[in-house]
Amino acid sequence: MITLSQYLLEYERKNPEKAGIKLAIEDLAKGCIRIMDLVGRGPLIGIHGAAGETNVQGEDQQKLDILSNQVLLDMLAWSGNWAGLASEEMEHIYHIPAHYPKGKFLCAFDPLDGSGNIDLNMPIGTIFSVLPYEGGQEAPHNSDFLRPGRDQIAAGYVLYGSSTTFVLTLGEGVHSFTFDRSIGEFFRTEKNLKMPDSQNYSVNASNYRHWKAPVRQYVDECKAGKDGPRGKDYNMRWMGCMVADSHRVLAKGGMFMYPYDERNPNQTGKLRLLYECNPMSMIIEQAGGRSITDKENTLDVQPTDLHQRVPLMMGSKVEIDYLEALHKADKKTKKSTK
Ligand code: AFP
Repeated sequence: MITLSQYLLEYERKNPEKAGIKLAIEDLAKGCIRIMDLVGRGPLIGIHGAAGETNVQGEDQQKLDILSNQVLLDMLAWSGNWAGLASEEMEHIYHIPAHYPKGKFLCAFDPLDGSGNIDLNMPIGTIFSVLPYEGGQEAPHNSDFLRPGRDQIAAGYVLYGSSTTFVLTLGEGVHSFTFDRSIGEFFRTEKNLKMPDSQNYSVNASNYRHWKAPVRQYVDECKAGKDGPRGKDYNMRWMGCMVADSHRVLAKGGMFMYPYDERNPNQTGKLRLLYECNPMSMIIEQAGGRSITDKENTLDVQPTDLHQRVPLMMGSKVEIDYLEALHKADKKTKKSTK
């Protein structure tokens, strides 16, 4: 079994043009080990509960949201591997302090996804997206982060569950590493993960009445199981943490979605494009799956805002192809009835 560092070293030897990525990913891994430690201590050190503040998206912040954000900022700022950082918890990008050198990468992250699960001892995670930066020692702007997900050179997440799992893609497959607490290192426990096709779906079904017709039809057909047009029984799970729900879909196959919701017509979706949808979509595509919004492949969306939200449907190819076909058919019907 090789360690995360050995894997990264081998990758850099094969891809000399990507030099520097090893140290950059190791920064993220070290930051996540610290977050894992805080998550594990939780109420013992008084860090459960609300912080009494809201983030830029108007969401209540938990104490651990703020702490995890600070851990990643501290870990990534000093190393000289990063040119700029963006986080779910900060309205604007974070500039690397002038007394530290700047590196070749930008990182957008959600430091603690699923924070509603923190106090319940349920799964939570960290998600990150790595983009190249060509501006040298010039400070980056918000616009440097507004690149389609296809431009990502690395993406990953860490799931703080019954064990701590680091899932990573550098664009050459998806690899999964498990943290060995007795040794203090991540070891690769799965290589070149490929998603199977399966009948799992993951969605917050309480929003059913607010969805568009094709999404409602898809879920109706899943619920109809063997007796419906899909001719097979489906199973459903929802943990309320994108990292955990997507991890299940990655491992077992099926489909995860957070679709457009008509309650809030000005908000195109719930999940954030740059640090939630793009990294997860790169992982899902690298594992043989697909990811779409209700209009295009998620990784092709041209971002317009750091905290932009999009509807997201991702998972096994067969399920996403079907959902896409339902959306196309709906569009056609609407056009012909105009
Ligand atoms: P929090 O980090 O604020 O708990 O949000 C988690 C999340 O963005 C994503 O991880 C989940 O898939 C989704 O929200 C859960 O949303 P519901 O509240 O609709 O279950």
